[in-house]
Amino acid sequence: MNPRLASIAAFAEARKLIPGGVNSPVRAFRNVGGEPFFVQRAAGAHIWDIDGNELIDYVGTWGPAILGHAPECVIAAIRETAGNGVSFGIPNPLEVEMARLIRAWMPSVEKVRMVNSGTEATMSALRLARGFTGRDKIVKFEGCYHGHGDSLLVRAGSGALTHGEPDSAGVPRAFAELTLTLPFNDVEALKGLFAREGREIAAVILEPIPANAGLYFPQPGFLEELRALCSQYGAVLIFDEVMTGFRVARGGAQELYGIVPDLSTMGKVIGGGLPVGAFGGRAEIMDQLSPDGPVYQAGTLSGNPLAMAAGLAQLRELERVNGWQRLEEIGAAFEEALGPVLKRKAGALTFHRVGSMFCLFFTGGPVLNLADALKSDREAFGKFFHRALDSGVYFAPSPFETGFLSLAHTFEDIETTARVASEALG
Ligand code: KE4
Repeated sequence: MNPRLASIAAFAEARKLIPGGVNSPVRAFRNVGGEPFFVQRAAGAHIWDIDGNELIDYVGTWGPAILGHAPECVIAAIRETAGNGVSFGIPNPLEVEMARLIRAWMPSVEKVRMVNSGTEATMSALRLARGFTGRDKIVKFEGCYHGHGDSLLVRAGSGALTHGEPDSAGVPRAFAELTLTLPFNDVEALKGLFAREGREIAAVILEPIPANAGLYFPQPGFLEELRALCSQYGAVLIFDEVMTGFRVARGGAQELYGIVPDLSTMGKVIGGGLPVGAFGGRAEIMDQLSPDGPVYQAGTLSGNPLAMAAGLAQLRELERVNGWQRLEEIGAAFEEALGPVLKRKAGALTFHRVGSMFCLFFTGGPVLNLADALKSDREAFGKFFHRALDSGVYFAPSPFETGFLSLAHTFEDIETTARVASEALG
């Protein structure tokens, strides 16, 4: 590996101009120490930094790069579309094509509105649920991250957790007090809250497979109980599928677990790497949105042709190659390749995987919720992360994130990664 001299200089310059030198906190390496590298280019499962180092990438721009970076079908779609104009602010056929595809693949989504980020999607879905029910309280789960909307930066995961700010400054107490938080997978706590306040709850929002405090899973019966309680008390059930949507299955986690939410939020994969989010669900709820209904929501670039074309190209390619089966095969091969080191380190490590999403907790487990995830040895993770990076493998720079495989990861990449991980774990 070349010394990262150019990245060091670039980061020094960036820090003078951009808060923390980054446009999103998790990129700052604060949870693993050291300084971030700067990327020069990316292709397939590999990235190159500005010092000429080539890395196998398991972050995949935090999820969107499900085909790998710069897939030809997406680049071609962007090139072709850009020639006709990059933004109109006028209805365009591509928006309708995207809405039709989302509804076909995720049937709970009877109507959908495009936005420009996952944060916008969850923020808008909450306002819609509050407008539809006339209630103010919302419920989220500790460690789940739904973007940086004020109501949701309460006991949040991802960067908020990484930087020890699960309750961000700047969020008015009056907002935070309307956000009730529960431990994930705790059915008794859920039942108790609904028994006490169910008629005041506008919505429950969750990552059906939490992936922002590391990756862990709903225990049998948890999602079913949540669905039943929301139906019983008239609360809107919102599945935040920004990360899991169109990745863990064609129809997302709701297809995997057979649960029908009232609203779903989406992002990442549906934009092919361009800024996109979406929220959708039951038509009777969605029809409360302006201009038909009283709940206002808007966006200059929402449904812009470039993002629609890129997302459609990526999603259609996924379907063309039966990507979800191939992602499972690649994920299984990855897990098998790590098998020996996981066995050698049993008791100190817990490996979780669903399809192409994975996480290595530096704790013996089990990991069922945030409290378990927080038992991870951050120092040991930081050492692992940097040893792997110095050997050409880039994992997410935080123990509270999830790794992503793509269709571009080869078995050679996987073998290399297993060797590097084994050496990095000592
Ligand atoms: P964005 O606003 O970052 O597009 O999406 C917010 C969001 C919403 N819901 C879920 C389940 C998410 O995972 C995210 C964003 N994910 C993080 C990675 N864990 C984005 C990375 C970052 O913040 O830079």
